[in-house]
Amino acid sequence: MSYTVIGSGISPFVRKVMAVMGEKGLDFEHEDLNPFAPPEGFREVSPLGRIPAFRHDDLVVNDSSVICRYVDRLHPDPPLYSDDPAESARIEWIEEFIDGGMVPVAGPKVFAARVLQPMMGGAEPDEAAIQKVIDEELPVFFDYLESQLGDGDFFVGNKLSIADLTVASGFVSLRAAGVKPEAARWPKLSAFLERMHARPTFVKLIEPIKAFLNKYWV
Ligand SMILES: N[C@@H](CCC(=O)N[C@@H](CS)C(=O)NCC(=O)O)C(=O)O
Repeated sequence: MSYTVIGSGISPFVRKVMAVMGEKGLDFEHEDLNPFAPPEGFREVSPLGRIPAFRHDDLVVNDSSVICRYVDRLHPDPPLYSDDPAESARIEWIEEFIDGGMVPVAGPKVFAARVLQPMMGGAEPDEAAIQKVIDEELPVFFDYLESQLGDGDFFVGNKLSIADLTVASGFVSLRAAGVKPEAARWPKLSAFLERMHARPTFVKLIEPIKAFLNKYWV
């Protein structure tokens, strides 16, 4: 039985899948791939041309959320979802809040604009435009996340779930772009990220990113 995670580890969606594999103690191959300069035949593996794709022996699975759910069904220990419908709805909503809400803003407007494009020989960062997103758009996401954290260590049911791994994965890209929620304004979110990024799974994922993208790292 072999698993391969396909896609560059600088993608928060790829990182989320790797975090799930790490938390479950599963070994996997990593096939680094840039979706913007894909190898021939990539669409056969990823019909939408996106990363991550995931190979389990002969089966290919697409989309980080589908992949994580698939892996969780195969390896339910520790469970990253819930059998309780209400709890599960909350878990998957937080996952979607990051994947479909925060990352589509933070990815292109902050991480790509400040880090990725200049590194790939593209436009120099428009710092005024980036700062405006940091000051005006990101706080709305941070406020909501702050409001959803109770007194426990995790977002839902006081145990680790895909919600926590997705939030923690998304914020690695922001840290690589020099953005970290201030503890004074977002104390719970800030403490949550400290805890999550100190987990062995995230330490391992963060190390190469920090070494490679060290210009803005916070
Ligand atoms: N909903 C997808 C989103 C994946 C996604 O948008 N990945 C980006 C990289 S961060 C990508 O492959 N972009 C290439 C493109 O859209 O052409 C998932 O969760 O896997």
